[in-house]
Amino acid sequence: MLDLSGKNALVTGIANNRSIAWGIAQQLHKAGANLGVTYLPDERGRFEQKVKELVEPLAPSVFLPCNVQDDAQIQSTFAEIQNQWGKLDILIHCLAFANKEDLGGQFSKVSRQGFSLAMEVSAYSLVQLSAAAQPLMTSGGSIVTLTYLGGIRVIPNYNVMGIAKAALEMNVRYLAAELGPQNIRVNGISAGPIRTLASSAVGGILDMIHHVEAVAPLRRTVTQTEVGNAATFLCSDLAGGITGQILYVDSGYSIMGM
Ligand code: 0WE
Repeated sequence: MLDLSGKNALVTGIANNRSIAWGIAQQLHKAGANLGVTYLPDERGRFEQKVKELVEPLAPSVFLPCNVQDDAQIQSTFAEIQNQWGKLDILIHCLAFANKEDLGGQFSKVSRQGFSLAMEVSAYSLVQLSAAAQPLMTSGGSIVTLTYLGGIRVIPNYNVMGIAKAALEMNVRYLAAELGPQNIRVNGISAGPIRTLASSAVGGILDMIHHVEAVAPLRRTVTQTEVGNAATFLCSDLAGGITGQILYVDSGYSIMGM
């Protein structure tokens, strides 16, 4: 049966109660995993306070700042995991960022900096975190990241994020090939559009959601809980033979041609 008791899981990317990472953390906790949570630190401690209160019911044994643009924070995050837990079994990567001005307008006009930023935070960060996690995954492990259809098809305004997600999905495959011999599995979940802090900051997300509700086979959007359940499955022994894959949790939307 699906049971994650005795497993240590580090979850990145929780910003608030709408975060997909929050849905994943809740389901991992329900399956019995021991949780660690990272948050994006900032001067005003905005996320720290919010996320700390939010995750309290899940009793995370580790709660750490981790900005992936800072190598030192990644090193200290995993040093702390090593100290507290000794080994890591599960890594959840739910991080992405592009400048707002790059999520719309002409893709061809994206700046060098905007392109690099999106790639660094949304794609390279999976490589960084996987490299740091690898020595701690001494009895195998499962790494799960979040991607989106805009990484394989053109979605209006997704623009530079689409390129970053394409890179992220190839990261999944190269990492899966490299880490497989250590029984570390690496997979992605391609979630349909959900109202979150990130997506709500984007104009037109409600129209996209209504489109999914009209067209997707299930005639509705997916929930954070459903994405969390898929992630929990991928992290469990039930998915022991699955690596390098992108699992679509999108109400079937991606199969439709019209
Ligand atoms: O990957 C995403 C969101 C990524 C994202 C969102 C923001 C908004 C605020 C990355 N960076 C930022 N930066 C900000 O300043 N999604 C899959 C959600 C999403 O974002 C879109 C979408 C969908 C769906 C952007 C344009 C079009 C569709």
